[in-house]
Amino acid sequence: MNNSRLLRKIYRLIRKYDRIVITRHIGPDPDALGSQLGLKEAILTKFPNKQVYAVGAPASTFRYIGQLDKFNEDLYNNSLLIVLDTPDLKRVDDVNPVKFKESIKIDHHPFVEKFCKYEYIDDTASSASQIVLELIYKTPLKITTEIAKKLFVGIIADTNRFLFKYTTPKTFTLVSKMIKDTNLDFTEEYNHLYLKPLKEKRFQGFIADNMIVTENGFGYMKVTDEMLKKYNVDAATAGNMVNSFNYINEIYAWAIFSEDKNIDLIRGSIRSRGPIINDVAAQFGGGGHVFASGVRLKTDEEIDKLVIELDKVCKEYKEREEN
Ligand SMILES: [Mn+2]
Repeated sequence: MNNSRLLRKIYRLIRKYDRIVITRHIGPDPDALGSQLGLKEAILTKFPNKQVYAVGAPASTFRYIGQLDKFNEDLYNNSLLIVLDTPDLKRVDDVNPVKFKESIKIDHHPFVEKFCKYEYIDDTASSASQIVLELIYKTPLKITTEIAKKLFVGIIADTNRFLFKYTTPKTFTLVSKMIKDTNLDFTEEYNHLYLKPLKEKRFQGFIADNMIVTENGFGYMKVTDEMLKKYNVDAATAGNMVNSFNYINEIYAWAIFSEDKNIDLIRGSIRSRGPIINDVAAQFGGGGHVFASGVRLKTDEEIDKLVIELDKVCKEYKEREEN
């Protein structure tokens, strides 16, 4: 089925079911939540009598995007499941997709595995929120300012304000149309995403000061629980800081490894402005996009092994660039 037909098929499934459960990946980011809550709102705007549940663990930092609903086992019966922004089964939050009679995946990550009956995957889309916006415009669903706010936050978070490569003319066309149609005061939305407490800026300075940079252009920092405590930030915050280290002459790819005592794992966030890093991340049980990947590791030795591999792809990249 081609993509436009599949979007219309998704619409017909939404229309058919009185009860719809929408989830996304664990550890939600603004795109996961924005696409999830934006789609919920879009369905309810068109079909006010349907029951729509946006489920999964909440993330307090992103409360402004909207409220989540509680999942209960009854919802497995006679509900349609929609999974957003999640390429693999193990990262689906709160529900088991297999237990639903019909399920839909809508995702922009490179394909990992099939776990829904219908799968709409567009890895050229900047974000899941962009695909939801496209779904709205290609079907009888409607856009409102409330929906636009959620989708805009998802799109600018995943593209870093249209900075990343998977920002395409289509992204601009859809967003431009959305802003025109809803009068969205989009600059207002930046405050939610970019206003930060001073302690985080200080911590960012600490990372910039202490990051190890190899001669091949790989930069990394091991953030210990002690460092997190000293600056009073959590492991997830430290991981998200990885986006601040783009556009540095001496660095082609970089990573932040932060110790998370709560889950007794090390969260690794890896970014690149050239070398392909998701293959390397996959070797260590992680995954993600070509230039933005993540891993969860258990030991310091694993970090060191991963650093060696990432340094290698930087070396190869550097050599190609120089020739
Ligand atoms: Mn996403």
